[in-house]
Amino acid sequence: MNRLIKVYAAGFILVAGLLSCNNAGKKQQNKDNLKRTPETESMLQTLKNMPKHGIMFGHHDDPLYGIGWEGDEGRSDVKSVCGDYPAVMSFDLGRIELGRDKSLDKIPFEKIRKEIIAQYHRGGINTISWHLDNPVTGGDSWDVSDTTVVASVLPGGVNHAKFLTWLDYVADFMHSLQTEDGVKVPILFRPWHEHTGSWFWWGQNLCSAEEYKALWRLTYDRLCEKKVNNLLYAYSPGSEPNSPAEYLERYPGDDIIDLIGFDCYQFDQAVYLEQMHKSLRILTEIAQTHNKAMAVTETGYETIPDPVWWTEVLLPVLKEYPVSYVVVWRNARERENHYYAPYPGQVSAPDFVTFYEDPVTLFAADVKKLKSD
Ligand code: BMA
Repeated sequence: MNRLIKVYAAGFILVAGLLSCNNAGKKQQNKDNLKRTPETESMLQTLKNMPKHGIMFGHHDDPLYGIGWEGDEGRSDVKSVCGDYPAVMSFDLGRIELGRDKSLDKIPFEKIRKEIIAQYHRGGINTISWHLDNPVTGGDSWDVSDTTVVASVLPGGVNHAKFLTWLDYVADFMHSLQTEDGVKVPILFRPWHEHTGSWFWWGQNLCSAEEYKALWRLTYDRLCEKKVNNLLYAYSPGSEPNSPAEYLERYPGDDIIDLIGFDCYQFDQAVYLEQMHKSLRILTEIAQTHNKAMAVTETGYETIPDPVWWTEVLLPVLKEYPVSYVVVWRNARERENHYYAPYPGQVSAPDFVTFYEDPVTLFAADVKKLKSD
């Protein structure tokens, strides 16, 4: 009996070993077959070297809409306040997975494509998040009513085939980001964000660490299979980590991730500063040991009621760490009091100009200049 168990166990170990070899082989194959475009490699170098020059400022959906406007050609609340566009533009692909024309925030994907290309021509950087729907319930990203969603999209799961078609919509969009000369625009892709909270269906209490990592691996492998070679990948947990080990608990691997970051918002100033310092200290350590770029992938103080928030709260903390960029969230035109960048007349606008003028902060023209130097 004992021997039989041993034989079974040996057989199991052998099969598991073969399977993992297979996976490793596949991983290797993706890496080998898929060479990133020179522009994508160059964007990675830009991100890694940026802390030597300064910190890029970014804003989500910046050129799409702002306070009191939508779709005006060339307009940006940030530019209206300080005279230049953000160095980093952030966009979201939520609902692309359904083959829709408009995102979850009701922006035509065609328009997002156009703005991504415009930002590339400006010399700036584009990053994309993905608030995709819940493939089990048909609800949105925030539908956490079912804890089997991640498992269901993994190989062998009931929604696996459907989920591959979702990833293929993303692949098609990434491929479509080309200049008139056929240069593919490099993108820092930031899916599966804020997973250390439990407000998205891929969050902490909704799947195991292994399932979460498998979700990343599946995403990466499928996009590689589809020959998407203009992407870098960002890992972006939510709540602040207490240690490097905690930060890395669900980390998908150095072979996938190019940039490490975190999302952290101000509600209470003292708590915010403590969270920022703690997270940035941990990230600085990991960025060095894993040789990754690092950034504050989302932050902000909703409605920015503090007139000196930019220069007295955000900037001093950023200055202490090798941060490539900081992104503040969107200036919603459809939701009252949901904005994170100033607009003309907003109480923190003069301070934002001082923030812009600080040699450490970099906007689109600064980055363009850096590249040409
Ligand atoms: C959230 C809010 C939502 C929005 C989503 C995706 O933080 O701004 O209103 O739909 O991001 O942009």
